[in-house]
Amino acid sequence: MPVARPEPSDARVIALIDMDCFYVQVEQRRQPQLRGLPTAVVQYNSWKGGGLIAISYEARKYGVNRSMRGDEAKKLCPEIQLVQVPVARGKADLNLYRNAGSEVVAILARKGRCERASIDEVYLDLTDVAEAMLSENPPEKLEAIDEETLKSHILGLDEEVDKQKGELAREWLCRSNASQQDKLLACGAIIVAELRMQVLRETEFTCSAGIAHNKMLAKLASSMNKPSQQTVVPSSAVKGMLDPLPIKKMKQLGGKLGSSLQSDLGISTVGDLLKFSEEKLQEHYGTNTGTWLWNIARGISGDEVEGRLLPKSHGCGKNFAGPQALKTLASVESWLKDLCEELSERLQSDLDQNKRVAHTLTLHATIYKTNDTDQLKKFPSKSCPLRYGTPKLQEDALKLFNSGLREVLDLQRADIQGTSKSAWVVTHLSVSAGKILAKPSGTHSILRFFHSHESSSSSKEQTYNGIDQNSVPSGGENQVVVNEVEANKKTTINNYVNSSSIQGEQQKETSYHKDTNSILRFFHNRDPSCPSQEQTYNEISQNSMPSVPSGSENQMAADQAEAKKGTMISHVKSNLARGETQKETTQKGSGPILRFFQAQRAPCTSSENAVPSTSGTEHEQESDRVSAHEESQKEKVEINDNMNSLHHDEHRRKRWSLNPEEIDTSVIDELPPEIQREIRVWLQPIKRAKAAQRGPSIADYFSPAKKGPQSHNS
Ligand code: TTP
Repeated sequence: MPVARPEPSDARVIALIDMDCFYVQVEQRRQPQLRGLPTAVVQYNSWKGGGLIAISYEARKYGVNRSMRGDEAKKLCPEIQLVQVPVARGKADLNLYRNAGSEVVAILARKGRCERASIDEVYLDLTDVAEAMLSENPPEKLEAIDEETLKSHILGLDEEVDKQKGELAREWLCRSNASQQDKLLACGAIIVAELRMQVLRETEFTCSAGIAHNKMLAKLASSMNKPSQQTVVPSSAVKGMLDPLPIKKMKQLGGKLGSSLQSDLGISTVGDLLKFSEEKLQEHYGTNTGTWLWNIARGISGDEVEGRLLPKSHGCGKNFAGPQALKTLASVESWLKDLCEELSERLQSDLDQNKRVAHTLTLHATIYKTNDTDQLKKFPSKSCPLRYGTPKLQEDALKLFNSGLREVLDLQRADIQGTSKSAWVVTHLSVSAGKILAKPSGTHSILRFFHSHESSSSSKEQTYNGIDQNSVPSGGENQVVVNEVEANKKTTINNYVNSSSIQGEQQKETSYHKDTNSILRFFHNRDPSCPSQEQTYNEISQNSMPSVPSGSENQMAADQAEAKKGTMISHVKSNLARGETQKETTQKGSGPILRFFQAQRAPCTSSENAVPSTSGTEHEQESDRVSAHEESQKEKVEINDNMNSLHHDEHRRKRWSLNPEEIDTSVIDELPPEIQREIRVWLQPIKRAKAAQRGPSIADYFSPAKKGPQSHNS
């Protein structure tokens, strides 16, 4: 459900960076001989040449598109190079692409608040850095604007006048009489062009970008001029940009809501939507959605760039088309095992590297009832609290599947094993882990608090061991506590940040020449046949844009952790000492680039053909659009004044690190009696409330479908 958020009163500068034909670029970096050639990445199965999932811009010129299979693409473009995705556990292994995406995110995060929106898309809030540039080094005072910025497409400028395009852009960027909003966007354009060059220098990947005053407009603009170009959306151009857009192209209008607008109100473009008053839209779609529709028709969107460098969820899935369809529980179980094994590895690595814990396991499937003339029956997505460890994930995923299957087949629990082999077939299975939050620090914080405040705590080691033995829980969500305690053995709050992979990436920042050379020159310089690469870099570096402050970013994560630690301790202190909670919020193509790619074909390439074989019949499709289809709703935890309820607040940042649910009650025995009493009073209502809501154990989530979750009295 879309959420109507008003635009903040101060102008923001938001960019969406979108990698060009991403998987292809990753493969071309691995196999440089493919650069400049029409190339496509295909699913690892090679039935009819494999399904195309990423297509280079050279291949697109031949009409090759994503709906085709390799064989069809070869007919259109006989020289197309088909590269298969890597395979692990009998399915596509996307780690290569995920890691490549992380490289890009680590670079972009140096400049502003950064939200990883999908495997190859990143939102950036550049407001602060653009404001700083405007006050210190406004574009109108710059001696030179770099080539990449001058290639920006500025919506509303007459781009037909090709000869003057660079000049038109320069005039627009450097106008001294421009509005403050436009001046900020001009700074944004300069900053983004430099960032894109930086990404290219460090990763060899090109990307495109949209630069606007909000996320929605930046996203729409980012794909308007690809590859390797950027598009700026001044406020004056918003209407012209939105009016002709088909309604279904708008985010969140691709599905039922968009269809309803078309069928119920005859709206097919965003311009049509403008004809309806806010009241009328509210009448049809409710207050919030009505206002949201009214806003987006006018380019208004207050959605914030969430500071999130890591994916919101982890998912592993597989399609089983045609003869590969799964027909038995045993085959489903076997695949779920593989999927869960992969999921488990990714969860563990997220926990180890980023100190993040996933809380919800979800299973999706697509199933056909074969005894009903092959009818597709919607398999209900099933979720339960997530337990760490491969066997537990496997066990829970299977239970979720069985529970969904019973629903699809209208069966009671006992009947599940008896279903005839031919009663159903499964064509898709996926497991995902969501609700990923920072590793709970409740138990740990309390202990640390008392250790650091009571001189009598002479035996820390002993206390830790005591906790380890006493706190092993049985319920699903309590598993988090086990993980935490285990993790606490190895780590302390003080080294929390040091192990962050993102920080690691930032620390390995290589020294680069702060230049604004064009992408064309970059690639020429990368060409090993071109002499004196170093020399050329140095020459180019003279031509640098004014630098936007950087370098403090590495410190940022450490500062945040310090601040977090301080906040946490002070909360614990005040809560425990005073016994009260605080309510705390807390193609058109760029000429030089195309010329470059053409120039890349001949020299410096190996004749070796590294394209893997495409034989076989398996048919699989897997997409890892990290959070691409998720609505960005950040969960926040708040503890109210009476300490009686726990609820999610979607509008404020989570600043509380201490979640009463995560406190292992065995720890309380370690505390002085008067504090024990206070804490128990504090915890009981919350625990009871949650227990009543969800049931005490994972078993409740697998009750027969039509039976609601049982309620339990503690
Ligand atoms: P996209 O950003 O949609 O496309 P792209 O990067 O290949 O090309 P463009 O330059 O037009 O943005 O997707 C990013 C990657 O995600 C893509 O390279 C491959 C993968 N992907 C799939 O695996 N399956 C899909 O259905 C889509 C759309 C993408």
